[in-house]
Amino acid sequence: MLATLKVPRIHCDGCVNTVTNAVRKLPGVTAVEASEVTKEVKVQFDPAQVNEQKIRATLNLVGYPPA
Ligand SMILES: [Cu+2]
Repeated sequence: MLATLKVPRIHCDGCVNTVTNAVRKLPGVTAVEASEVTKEVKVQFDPAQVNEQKIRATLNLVGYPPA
């Protein structure tokens, strides 16, 4: 399953790394692609192990609340 989240606070490579590393650690997440150009985080995940709500909560925790 793919979730595309808008994260306005992503503005540089550092943000991209922080967001990518945090989300990638979640069990069930198979791929993460973040962009400071589009301010989007695309997350490929196994819905049996994780859901969009948990991904959103993780983004909030590291200081990048999704819109
Ligand atoms: Cu940044």
